[in-house]
This record gives sequence, structure tokens and C-alpha cells, in this order.
Amino acid sequence: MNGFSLIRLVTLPVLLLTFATGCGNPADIFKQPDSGPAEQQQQLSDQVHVESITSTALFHDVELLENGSFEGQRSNIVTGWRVSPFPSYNKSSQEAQSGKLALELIGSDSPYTTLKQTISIHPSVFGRVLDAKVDVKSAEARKVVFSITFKVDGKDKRVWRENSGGEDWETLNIKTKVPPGADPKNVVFEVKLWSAGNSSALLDTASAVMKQEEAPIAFAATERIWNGSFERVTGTVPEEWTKYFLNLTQEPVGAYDGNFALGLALIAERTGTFKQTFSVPPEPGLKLRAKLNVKCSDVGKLAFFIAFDVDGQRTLSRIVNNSGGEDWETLTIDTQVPQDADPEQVVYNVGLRPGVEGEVIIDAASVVALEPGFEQEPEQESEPEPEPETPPETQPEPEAETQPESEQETPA
Ligand SMILES: [Ca+2]
Ligand SMILES: [Ca+2]
Repeated sequence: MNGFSLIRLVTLPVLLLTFATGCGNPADIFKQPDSGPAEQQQQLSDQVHVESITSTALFHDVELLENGSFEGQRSNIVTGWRVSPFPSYNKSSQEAQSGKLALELIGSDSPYTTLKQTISIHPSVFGRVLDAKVDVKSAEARKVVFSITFKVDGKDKRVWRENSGGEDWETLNIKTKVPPGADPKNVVFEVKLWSAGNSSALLDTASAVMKQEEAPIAFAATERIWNGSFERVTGTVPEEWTKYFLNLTQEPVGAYDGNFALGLALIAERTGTFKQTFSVPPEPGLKLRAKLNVKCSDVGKLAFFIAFDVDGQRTLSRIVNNSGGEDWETLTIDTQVPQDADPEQVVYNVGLRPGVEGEVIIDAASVVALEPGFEQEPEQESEPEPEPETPPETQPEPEAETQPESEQETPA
């Protein structure tokens, strides 16, 4: 698969150049005036290498996926893609967005049914923009997660989108810079369907191309928090989240977003915490907008903060709930990533203080990043500045870091 994609990438420009120059030997276009036969032979054998250096512009706007329209399907086998669990968790559909067929993913016994394809990008495009998209139709919101994963120093760097749900097709689009150091042969295009409930999703028109954009791109639409709507819960904890000294419940009534909100309840007379570690683009001066929607009748009992790791020291931006009403309250933190902060270790954290009495419900946890110059995008509403910081000694979180692992898995 990888090798095949690479060959496709490399041979296309060769053919284009051959055609454009109208000569039989594509190596001629690189020939120096004084080249002899031996040199020509060397150039022929180096042809692919030379091409890869001299015609990088042609690697833009070339489709990197195989069978992105899902037209190649037979007996539950969809050409070019891997579906798991396999077999029988996908089928053809005549309800196509492009061509004659779409692919229908069906929920399985596993938490997810997964469709993926590994693509190769050209090494010269590091730092440029990968533009990937797929059309999705799935009735329930946030059942489908579309992601692009880069491998950097053996670690996954993942960018994703969730579906909005409804009766119509929607396009999930990821536009992201290729991170420095990414393995060019191991970029994974993946669509996951959360299996819980009666789930299925139609997919069509998948695409991944490199764009020749070197200007900064807006990260605003890229959500940094995984499963921030708390729709996907395995056991008692939402996927990708960690809890300490809390009972969590999925609340099916009155969600702010999707089908569920999340209820938090203390299990001891001490601060309970709930958090997720996320990464941000390593851009100097990057600004973040973090949000959490809460219902908490006890004013000042719920703290929401974003924590950065700067040379081993924690730096916080923090806000507490202050409406105390029955309606949803949106807590917003606007902050800038500190210089020298570790971009891979930013923590989204919710703390619940001892003494809270009423019900506490949260939903729609979100962080988006804005590159400098993009903070005035028109779709942004203006938000009040967060309240001034209180001193670090009032932070509820540090002792929870040292709690035994088993606390995380304590069933409700
Ligand atoms: Ca199709
Ligand atoms: Ca939700």
C-alpha cells in the first residue's frame, strides 16, 4: 500500500514532464549541454531521485488516497481501505455523493468500527498544508470521528473532526500543517464510528491532497479536546479523560450539545478533578480560547483552568463558575501559550471543591487555537475577559496528581 502510493506519486510528474516536453527520454530535460552518454545513463538511473527534487510543485493537488469515492467494493471488501473489526461491518450503499456507491459503516461489538488508509506524503512538503476531507451522513451528532494521524518520533500526532449529525450529508474537513519530523510514509487517514446504540454512517468522497499554501493557516476550526461533548463513555469515564475523586454519570436530559452531558459528584470531602492533556501547534505567540459549559448552583465551587508546563513549572489560566443559576453558564478562558511551554503537555482541567451540594453538570468542553493575525475572525463572538487570577496556592489540583492509578478505575 505505502509503496504503491509512493510509486504513483513519483511516476505522475515523470509522465507529465515527458508529455510536456514532447521527447521520448524524460531524462533529457535534466541534461546539461556537455553531457556524454555515460552521464545520460547515470541521469536515467537517478531519474526518480532527480524528479523528486526538481518537480515538487507537482506533488500538490495530487490525490493521495486510493478509492476515495468507495466505488471499488465487493463482498464487504472495499479496495484500498482497512475496516475493523472485519468482516461484515461495512456494506455498499446506492445513496452516493459521488460516483455510484457510498460506503456504509455499521456499529460492531467493539467500541468503534474503524475505516483507515495509510498514505504517503512527499518529504519536501513538511510544514505545508494537508487538506483532507470526507463526506459523512449519520443521524446522531459526534458518532463519527474523522482524523489524520502523523507519526513523529514514534508518537502519534492526531487532528480530528466530529460529525454534527442530522439528515443531510456533511463534509468533515481537516486542514493541517504537516508537523516537523513526521514520518512521510505513515500518515493515517481514519474514520471511526462509535458503536454504542443503533449506529451507522454513510461515507463518500474521501480525499487527501497537499496544498501549496505557505501562509499561516487558521487553526480556529481545529478542536483540541477529544470527546469534549462526553458522548462516548467506556465504563464510567469518557474516552480520553481522567478523573480523581469523582463519580461521573452520563446525563441524557438537557445536554448543551449532542445527546449527553456529564454529571460530576464528589466521592470524598476533598477536591475532585477531571482532566485531559492535549497538544497545540508549536507556533510562537499562539492564542487559545478554552470553553466549558456548566450548571452548578454553588457559586465558586467549580474551577476551570488551563495549565501549561514551562520547564517543569505549571502556569495556569483559571476561572470559576459565578452565575449559580439553573441555566447553562459558559466559562471562557482566553490565554496565550507561554514562551517555552511544552506544546504537547497542555492540560484542560475541571476542579470541584469540597462542600458543593447541588447537581453539577458539564458539557461541550472545547479548546481552539488561533494563530497571530487570525484572532479577529468574524465568526467569533466577543467574550468577556476571564476574572483576574487568584494566587496559585488556592489551586485545587496538585495533590490529585499523586493519587494511585486505581482511583481512576473505581467504578461508580
Ligand atoms: Ca462514491
Ligand atoms: Ca454532550
